[in-house]
Amino acid sequence: MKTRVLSGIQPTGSPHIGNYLGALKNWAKIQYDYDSIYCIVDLHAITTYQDPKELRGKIEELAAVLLAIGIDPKHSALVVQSSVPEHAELAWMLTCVTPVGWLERMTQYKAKSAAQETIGDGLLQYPVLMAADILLYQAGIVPVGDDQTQHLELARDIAQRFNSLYGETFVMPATHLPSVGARIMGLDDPEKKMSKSTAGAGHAISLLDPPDAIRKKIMRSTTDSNPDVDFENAGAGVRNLLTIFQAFIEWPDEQLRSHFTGMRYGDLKKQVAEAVVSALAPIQERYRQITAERGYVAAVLDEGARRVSPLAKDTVNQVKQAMGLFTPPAPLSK
Ligand code: ATP
Ligand code: LTN
Repeated sequence: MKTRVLSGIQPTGSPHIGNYLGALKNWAKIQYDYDSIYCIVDLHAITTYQDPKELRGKIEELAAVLLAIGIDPKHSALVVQSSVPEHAELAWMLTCVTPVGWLERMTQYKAKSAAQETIGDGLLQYPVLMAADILLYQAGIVPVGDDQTQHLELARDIAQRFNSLYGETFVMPATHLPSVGARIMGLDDPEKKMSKSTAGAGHAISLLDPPDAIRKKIMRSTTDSNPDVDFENAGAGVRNLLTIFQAFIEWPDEQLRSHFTGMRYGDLKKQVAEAVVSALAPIQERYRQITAERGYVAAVLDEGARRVSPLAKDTVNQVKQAMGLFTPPAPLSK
């Protein structure tokens, strides 16, 4: 049996080049070698308030973007998390084996809760639901960006604790990071991770941004007071631009270094902008084709849920049995 891959992305806004370089590019790349399930995690999105009038549309838009970046529904199941109720069901069972102290230590929880007036319990439970997404399908590999490594360690801790309390039930999931681009920083503030839900016109490059918007954002991005590229003394903004270039163009370190050393920042920015514009052009073209075909995205999502549902039911049944919960008797064979 092929190892299973699972990952997720929140429908919280327009997916950006950080999502793409940190995670989505790998999703598309490894789908042919593994049995892959990719989730649009709407139940995670509502851990911070989402406008109900917009959320539905964002889910479909994100699904179309995932198809446009190369997720192939013949090879991968594309699933909306809330359409498979076992995600939430397993999350409850895992909540019961998770010490609160583990959750309070999560850096994402600390950062997101600091920005809220009242902290919803969902924000604390967020990584338990993420562990449920992964363990529900017995995934062995989870391709994500660097910001999710702590959540994945927690998922393994939860799995281990469950296994030792109730017997071997879950596969241990491994974190899969890209070698370049695991953490893309905001263009306006290179000390902060690029994020869908951070406001500011110059912060992120959306995968659907028109070429001129991309050029403008990169030309205005924050650098430092040096005049030109010096790899030893480059500030965070310049390092971020070099990383974006390298992650799209896939040059080895030496080639990057010899090409850019001594280049003035204005020229560096122009070259980075053109690399991004030409890498996104085919994605945007496919997005236009996909969204022009009425009903296609909804059909892909339906099929995804239909494919994974028996796997989810099977794991939840095993977990119920392991915990001694009530499981309906198997139908009598004729
Ligand atoms: P939000 O702002 O709503 O928290 P986000 O932009 O952080 O959203 P997620 O939906 O949480 O994005 O993440 C989807 C995937 O993209 C994850 O695997 C995550 O690690 C990765 N990712 C997110 N931001 C970056 C980034 N700046 N650089 C690299 N990878 C990233
Ligand atoms: N928390 C993740 C999104 C996510 C996820 C998952 C990633 C939800 N469930 C399962 C990998 C596997 C984030 O990127 N913020």
